[in-house]
Amino acid sequence: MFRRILVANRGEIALRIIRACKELGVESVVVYSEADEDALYRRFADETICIGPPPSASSYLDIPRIISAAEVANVDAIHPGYGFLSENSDFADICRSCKIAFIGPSPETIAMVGHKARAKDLARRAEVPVVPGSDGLVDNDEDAVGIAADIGYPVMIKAAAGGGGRGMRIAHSELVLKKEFMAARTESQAAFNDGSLYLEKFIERPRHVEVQILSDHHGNVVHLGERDCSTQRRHQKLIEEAPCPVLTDELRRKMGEAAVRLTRAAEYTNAGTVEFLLDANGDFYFMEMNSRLQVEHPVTEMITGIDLVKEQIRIAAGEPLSFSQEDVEIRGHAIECRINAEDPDRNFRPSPGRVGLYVPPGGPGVRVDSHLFSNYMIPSHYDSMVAKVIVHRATREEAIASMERALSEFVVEGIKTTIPLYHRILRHASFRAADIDTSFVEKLLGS
Ligand code: MV4
Repeated sequence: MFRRILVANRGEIALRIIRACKELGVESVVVYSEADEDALYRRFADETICIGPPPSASSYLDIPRIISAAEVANVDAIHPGYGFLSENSDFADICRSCKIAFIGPSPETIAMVGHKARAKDLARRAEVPVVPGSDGLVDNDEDAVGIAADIGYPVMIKAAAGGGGRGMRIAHSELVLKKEFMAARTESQAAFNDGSLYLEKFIERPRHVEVQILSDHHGNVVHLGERDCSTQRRHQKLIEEAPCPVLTDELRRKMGEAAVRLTRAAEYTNAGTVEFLLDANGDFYFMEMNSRLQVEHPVTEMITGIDLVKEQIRIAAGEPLSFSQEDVEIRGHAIECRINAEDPDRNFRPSPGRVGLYVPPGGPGVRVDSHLFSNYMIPSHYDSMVAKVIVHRATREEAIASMERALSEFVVEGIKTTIPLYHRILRHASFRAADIDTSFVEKLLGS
């Protein structure tokens, strides 16, 4: 096992990683920017190192500063958390050159799964279902029109270098496709410095379902079931739940096995997530693979009893997984609500500032992952997510009731939060019936 780990992140996830280190008997070192001087995670770490001014570009995203901190602190590994440098293959490569273990997949794997078109190609070869579309990149609008005639309209134009909903366009006809194709190329070239495009059949009103996998350096790969993340707004997830309320055991097994095949084909190690679109017919299609720990990992932890961060660290230290697929049991239902410091009445405008009274909810099956405390000053420089409320109960109905109860107890004075929006969603008949797709929240908000 490692002796000392550097946490290259901030906020709730830095706390989460420190907690895992403590339970493993590993020392933790955290980096922080000048804006995070009073952060809670600094108190819980064994050592803290200031790496620069508030802007992420000169602190949490600055590779030389973070590597210098790692060298000074003499750590054997770096945990990148999510966001920031977590999916940066250059960073993982530099860690390797410096003989520091990167807690995540190899730089080669990060680069491969991070390229949408290459990842889709890999999925095809691993016999993982993919959305019908172009076999690789599309060179010009004429070819695009030919492919669209084969697969049928509507079609979606996607940027190979895009992701997270960026660089996508829908075309319902040949005329629109021709026009949008050229516009997509220009936009993608400008945004990603890469104009490569590909074409897919447009899947209407899909659910977003993702499978958690763990893979060690000894050839063991397991999946830990799925999460349904359909409750999102503008590609920002709001509520995640596990298991997906509409999957049959048969579909769950098929999706899990597909995720494991892709993991093996990518020679992927550590924790990862394979995202699928699930359509109304129950057909699922590979979307992308995320090579990081995800924000919503707690719902999987709750239903499996597996500590994903501890497993990530053990895997990176070369330990074999201590359980097999047959040992993974899904118990009950977990729901997570991401609480953002934003004003839902003002188009979700960020609402940083000083927190007044802070009282997190508790009681049976309630978990709060947050770095907030009373009188804490939320810096304006970073992501607006300030807490995750996670509940775990025997059934989905009980989990929803428990979440409503927990959110009603949650006191966060001084700032605006998205808590009121969750009350609206949780009592909505469509949400309660699990009759939702990725457009549910936008329809609810009338936008
Ligand atoms: C799609 C799609 C429909 N058809 N691809 C959005 C993020 C990116 N990872 C892929 N996305 C989509 N790809 C085809 N062929 C619809 C979406 C999509 C979406 C997917 C997951 C979660 C939320 C979404 C919101 C809008 C669109």
